[in-house]
Parts: sequence; C-alpha cells; structure tokens
Amino acid sequence: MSEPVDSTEVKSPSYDLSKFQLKRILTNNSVRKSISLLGTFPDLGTDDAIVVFEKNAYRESDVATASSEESPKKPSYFTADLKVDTEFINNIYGSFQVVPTRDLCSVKSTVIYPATEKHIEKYSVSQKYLIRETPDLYQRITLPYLTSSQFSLEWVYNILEHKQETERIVYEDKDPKTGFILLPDLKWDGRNVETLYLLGIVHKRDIKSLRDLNGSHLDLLRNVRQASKDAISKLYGINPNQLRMYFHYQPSFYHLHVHINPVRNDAPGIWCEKSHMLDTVINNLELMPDYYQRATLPFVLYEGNKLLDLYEQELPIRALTKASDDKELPDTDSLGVAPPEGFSDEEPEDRQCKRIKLGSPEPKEAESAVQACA
Ligand code: M7G
Repeated sequence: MSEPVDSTEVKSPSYDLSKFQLKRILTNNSVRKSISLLGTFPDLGTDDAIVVFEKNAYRESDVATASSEESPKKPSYFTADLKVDTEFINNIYGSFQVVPTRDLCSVKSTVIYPATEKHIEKYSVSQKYLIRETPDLYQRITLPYLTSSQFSLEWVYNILEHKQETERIVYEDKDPKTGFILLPDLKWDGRNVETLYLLGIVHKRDIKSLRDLNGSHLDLLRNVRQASKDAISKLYGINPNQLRMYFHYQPSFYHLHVHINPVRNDAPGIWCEKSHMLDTVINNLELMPDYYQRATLPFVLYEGNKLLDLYEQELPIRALTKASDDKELPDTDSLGVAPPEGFSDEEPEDRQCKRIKLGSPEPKEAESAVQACA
C-alpha cells in the first residue's frame, strides 16, 4: 500500500450558470436528450465555455403509486402536484403534457470552462473516419501527436492525490502498482443505478492507453476487474455479471482508466469502434504479452482533429470518401437494368436529387446517424 498523499484541496472556479451567453449550438442529440452549447460567462471574461444539458433517465422509484389511500413516497410523478395539460383524447388514446414536481425536473449540466479548441471539437458534430493504426503508424504519427497535444490530466491527478472529488470515491486500493480509484464518471447523474457509470483510474502514471499494456500489467487489470465488481456489488447491489467494463481507444485522456456501466444500459461511448472489453484485453495479454504492441488497432477520428490531417498526409482517408461522393451512381438505364420501383415515374432531375440527398444527408439525418451510434 502506498503512503497517504498530500490532499490539499484545489480551489475550483465558480460561475453562475444563469449568466451563460450562447454563441452557438455544438450538438443537439434528440435520442440522448442532450444539447451541447458554446458560449461565454461575460462576468468572467471572453474565454469560451461549453455547457452540456442532459435530461435525466427515469428512476423506477419515481413512478411508484400509492396502494390505497396513503400517498406515494416523494418524489413521484403520481401525486397531486403533477400539472397536467390535455392535448387531446381520441377514443382510447390520450395525449398529455405533464409537469412533475421540481425534484423530478432537474437536468444534468456539465460545464467546461475555459474550453479549448480540442474541447469544442470533441463536443461538435462532424464527419468521422476509421483509422487502422498499425504499431508503426502509432509510433510515427499517433504517439508524437498525443505527446505534444492532449487534454490536461490535471483532473485525473487531482482525484489520485485526493485534491478533488474525494468524497465521491467509491473504492480505493492504494497499491502503487496494482491499485486504483473507483468513482462516478462525470457523465453519471449519481442518482439512478440504472444508468450507473463509474471510472476505475489506475494509480500507475506511465500507462497512457491500451497500446502501452503488456503482460506485466495483468495483475493490475485483474485487480481492477475483481475489486470493482466486488465494490459495485456491495454498494449498488448490481450482479457482477451485469457489468460492462472497457477501455476506449483512442481515449480522450491518456492515463489508463476503465469505464464501467451496466450492460442493460446503452451508455454513451460504447460503440464497437471505440471500446475494448477489459475481459478481452486480459485474455489477449494472457495469450500474448505484447499483443497491444503488435496489433493493428482501429479507432475513430473526427473532422477537425489535427491528427486526422497528419494521417491524411500518409493515407488517403478523406480523399476516398470524396471520390465516392463525387462518383456518379451507375445509371440503371445504361446498364440495361430496370429502374427500381419507386423511381420509375420520376423525371431524371428528381432521381438525381434523391441520389444527392442519399449521398449527403441533411443535418437532421446526419444527426440521427450520430445518435444511433452514441
Ligand atoms: P475517455 O475514454 O478518456 O474519453 O474517458 P471520452 O469517453 O470522454 O471520449 C474519460 C472519462 O472521464 C469520460 O467518461 C468522462 O466523462 C470522464 N471525466 C472527464 N472529466 C474531465 C472528469 C472529471 O473531472 N471527473 C470525473 N469523475 N470524470 C471525468
């Protein structure tokens, strides 16, 4: 076990959310019911701020109803405090807008201030591209880039040194080699176990990501897996076999951490192109201790990310998309094939128009494609 660390509290900035001035909307995700906004806090200066609002998921206890004349436990939707506006009732169907009590209306809000260009890029909707990163590409392109340009790890070190979020720590093993801190992720509202989202942040500071893992880290990874399961089962009553534990590649923050949430909840960022299950990682290292130094790892890059430009200099990433966008769809007439049903009565311009729409989705469609993945 390591010695207790200096736990001098770090002074946090304070801002009045109600004074936020909107510059533009970065994303509006109607599936996740979240919106990311770029703006400023004029009282504090001209630095950019990002505010994210996300409606909370329903807690099952909040829909409890009274069994007899006794009133249901608060907060509950079904109390006399519920304000109901009837939109219409048609036969057996009714449509209403209801406003529950204050306790049930809260919106989870995240503020990043001051926000850097990298934060703005991360919270904006943009085109995404898959990169197949060989060990050589990692060494030549990704590693130098992430060494020179990455998000600050200050918040991670504040947690590890007990300077911030100390009261939120769920479990800690202080061993410098195999220890870690388990605590709620920024994304979790902390109220609803259905949407539980914890982070396991390792104490070791020299593991940037999955790429650095090797056989010597197996004890650490096994410890994170077992101790987290035990702690979560004890504290939240979740069966360990119902937990999803995974790494992101590429992560946003290059200090090894495991994401943990219940499998029954589609947490943000569980896409297959970004997530690597802890179980699989352990197994790969058991089979081949240098697996992650030899593997080609796919990952996603967003338009606007400088790393994408660096990869583009080596590989034609956007160029390929451009070519296929520009390419005329084969004309079914010239192929001697009957046009598909639904196109047959249209003028050629109408058809062309539909093809263009399919090739470059409207913002709404593009957004829903992002949402489907998120
Ligand atoms: P990642 O895989 O590096 O990045 O995960 P991404 O998932 O954001 O792409 C970092 C995780 O740390 C995310 O799930 C964040 O929500 C979480 N996180 C980020 N910050 C700045 C904080 C923080 O200050 N406190 C806590 N508890 N979690 C954070």
